[in-house]
Amino acid sequence: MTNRRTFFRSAGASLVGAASVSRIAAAAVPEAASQVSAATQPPPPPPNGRPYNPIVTLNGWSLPWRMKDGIKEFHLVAEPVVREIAPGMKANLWGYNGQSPGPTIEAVEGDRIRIFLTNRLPEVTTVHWHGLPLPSGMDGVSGLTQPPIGVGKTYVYEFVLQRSGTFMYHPHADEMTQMAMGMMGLFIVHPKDPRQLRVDRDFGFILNAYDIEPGSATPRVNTMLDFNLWTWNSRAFPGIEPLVARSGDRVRIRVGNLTMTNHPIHVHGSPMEVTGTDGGWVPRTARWPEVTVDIAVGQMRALEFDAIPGDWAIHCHKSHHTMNAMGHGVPTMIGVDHRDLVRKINGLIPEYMVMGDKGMHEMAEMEMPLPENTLPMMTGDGPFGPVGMGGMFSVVKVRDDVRRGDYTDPGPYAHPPGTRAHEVTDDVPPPARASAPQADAATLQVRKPRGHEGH
Ligand SMILES: [Cu+2]
Repeated sequence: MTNRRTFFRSAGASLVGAASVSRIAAAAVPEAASQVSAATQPPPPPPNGRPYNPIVTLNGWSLPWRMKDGIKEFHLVAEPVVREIAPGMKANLWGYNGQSPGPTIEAVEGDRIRIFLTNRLPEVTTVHWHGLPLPSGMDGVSGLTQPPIGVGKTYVYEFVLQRSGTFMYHPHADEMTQMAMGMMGLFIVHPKDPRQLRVDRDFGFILNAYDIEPGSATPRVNTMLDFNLWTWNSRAFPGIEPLVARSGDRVRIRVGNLTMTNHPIHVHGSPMEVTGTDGGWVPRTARWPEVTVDIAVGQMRALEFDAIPGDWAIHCHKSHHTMNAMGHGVPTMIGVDHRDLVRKINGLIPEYMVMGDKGMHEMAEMEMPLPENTLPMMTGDGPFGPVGMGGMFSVVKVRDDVRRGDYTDPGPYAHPPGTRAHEVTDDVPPPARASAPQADAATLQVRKPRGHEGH
């Protein structure tokens, strides 16, 4: 096999005879770690190689490596996985090493890395290293730079990481299917000097989307735009964990978009700066302030802000992207008086009720029976009632007493006295409307043109 021969040559190993090759080859490929949990795995410090400050993959984990002759060896396994999208719903996806998205690959600028990809999917695949400068033959485009990786086969990619930044990996073979099934992961290249671009908390996630019919578990892979589950790292709120930080921490959030539409990501509380794109780091003098950063298809953005105490929403600003699957087909009933109709129907079906005539908030308060394996459109509880959110929504939780390296949910924020909106119970005077002089239609017709002539 070509790839095995290439591997031995580059590893500097000598071929000692055909009989022993398969035995050595079995050990030559590092063990593939696998993850069953969808919970955020706090990042371990790098066990060897150059030091770096690891990132926290939201509802994800980082792939361990084996150091061999100064080369970092990773092993990805492309395979069908079951991913919990949020409590109450599991999806049959394709991913890597037990989860979708796959594990985050972290390494350091200047590292030589070798990544094995074993294909346990029912069809061919490849893996493309999105944004990374590398030899053309390592770019992973099926048919163009390499043959497709057959079912059951293992390929090896090897290159040197030339610059630090935020990147992704995903297949470049049948990608409409394979990305609609959840095949993607983050690839973080840390700067050579860990003091450079240092932040206190470094989070990362990929924007992805699925079209899964309520009651089923497998995405429809031919959907082009009309997805019904908008997710971060294949999780929908309230399944997305909070981003926990300590007051005053410099926080970085790296977001990549592998959906089929753009997502304006809005962070409450702290104005932020765009400090990086998939093209590289933005020079300090060229960074621009934002509160909403639009992330186009195939783009990555690194955002940074100084954490201010509180519970701050972070979400996509397309409001239908903070909704889950159930209830998208509900007609608009606002302003429709159907009390009479309901009374008549109740004569036949006592439990019948109509919702939505005063808006949709009651949808969030209701615990309606749902089909098996789906998520209500609006859900999630906060300390003051239903949050009424799903999809691409989470909370930046900033507290004074969070220990360095601790990412556990601190619970709801205790607002200092006098700093929370509250009900006014005094008599509320009627609104004073401005009384403008009434002009009749004839005056307007005469005066309008003359007014313009005067200028
Ligand atoms: Cu969005």
